[in-house]
Amino acid sequence: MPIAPIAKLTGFAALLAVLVVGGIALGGAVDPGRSTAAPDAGHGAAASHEGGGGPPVRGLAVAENGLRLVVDDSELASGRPQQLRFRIVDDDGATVSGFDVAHTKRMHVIVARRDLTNFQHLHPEQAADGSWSAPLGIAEPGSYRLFADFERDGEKTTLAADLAADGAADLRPLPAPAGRAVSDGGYDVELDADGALPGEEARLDFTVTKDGREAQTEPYLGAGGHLVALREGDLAFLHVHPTEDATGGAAFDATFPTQGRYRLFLQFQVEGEIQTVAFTQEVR
Ligand SMILES: [Cu+2]
Repeated sequence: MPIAPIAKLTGFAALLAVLVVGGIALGGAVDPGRSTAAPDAGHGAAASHEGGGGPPVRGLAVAENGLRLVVDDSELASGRPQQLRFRIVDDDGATVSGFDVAHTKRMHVIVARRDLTNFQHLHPEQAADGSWSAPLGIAEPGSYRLFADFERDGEKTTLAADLAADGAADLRPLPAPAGRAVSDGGYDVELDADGALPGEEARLDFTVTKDGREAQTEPYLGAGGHLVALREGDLAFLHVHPTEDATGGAAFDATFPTQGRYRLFLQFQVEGEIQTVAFTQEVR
C-alpha cells in the first residue's frame, strides 16, 4: 500500500508529504485497504489532505463530483421507527450502485439534528437496484441533516440533505465547550485539543476511563475510533480518523477550517458495545 510510509509521519512532515503527493494522485491513493490490515494508514494523510489543498469542508452540498443525493421521503415522523431510503444518482439521474469500501463499509450515514443535540451513525443496506435503506428512529421533532459519506473510484464524497420531523421543534443552544464528557454508556472521556487553530492541523487526544481506570478500547470500523466534527451554524462536515491505535482512547488529526464552534461526536467500542460521546470545541 503506497500510502503506508506517509501515515507514519506526523504533523508538518506528513502535511508536506501529502502536499507533494497530493497534486498527483492523492484521491485514489489514500484509502484502498486501510479498512483491514493497516487501519491507520491513510487516516492522518486524509486529514492532512483536507488541510492541505483539498476541499476545506464537505457536507454542504446535495450534489458534488457528478453525484447527487436523492432522499425518497425527507418528511419523517418523530417517535416511531421508520426506514430512511435514499439513492446516489449520476448526472443523468441514474442510480449509482458501485462504491468503494472505506472504514469497512461502502456507505456511512450520519444524521444530526440542526442544533446538534442528536447524532446517529448508520450503515444502511444496499438493495439490488442500488438504493440504500436503514432503520431510523427520530425521537424529537425538528430539522435534521442527513450526510451520506462514501468513496467512489477513490474519491471521497459527502453529500447532504435536510430531513424534517413533524411537530413543534425546541432548538437548544450548543453546550458550552468542555474538556470532559460522559458517553451514552457511562464512560468518562477527556479531550485534549490544545492548539486547535483555524486552518491548522490539530491533534485531538481522547482518553477513556471508567471508575478512574483506563478503558480498553477495541477496534471500531477498522480503526481505534470514529470522529465526526460538525461546524455550528451550517453543519459543515469534517470526517477525520485516528492517527494511531490507542488503548484507553483515540487520537485524531483534524483541521478546523475556520473560527467557530464545532460539535465533536466520538464513537469508540469497549466490551463489544459502541459508545458515543459529544464535545463542543471552540476554535479561534
Ligand atoms: Cu460509518
